[in-house]
Amino acid sequence: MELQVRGMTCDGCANAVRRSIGKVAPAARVEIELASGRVRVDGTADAAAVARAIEGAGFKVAG
Ligand SMILES: [Cu+2]
Repeated sequence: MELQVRGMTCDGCANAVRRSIGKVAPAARVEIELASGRVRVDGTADAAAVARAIEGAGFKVAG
């Protein structure tokens, strides 16, 4: 799945997003493009749970 995440401004933010996804989808491969806010999650992951986890870390998931 691909998500648009707002609010990431540095590698620390990207790592926080990565960690939050890891809590709900530990086996998923995560790719984060900091500049565009694009987050790709490959593997079996519940999209709603991933979005909730990211928002729980303080970021906004668009769409
Ligand atoms: Cu940051």
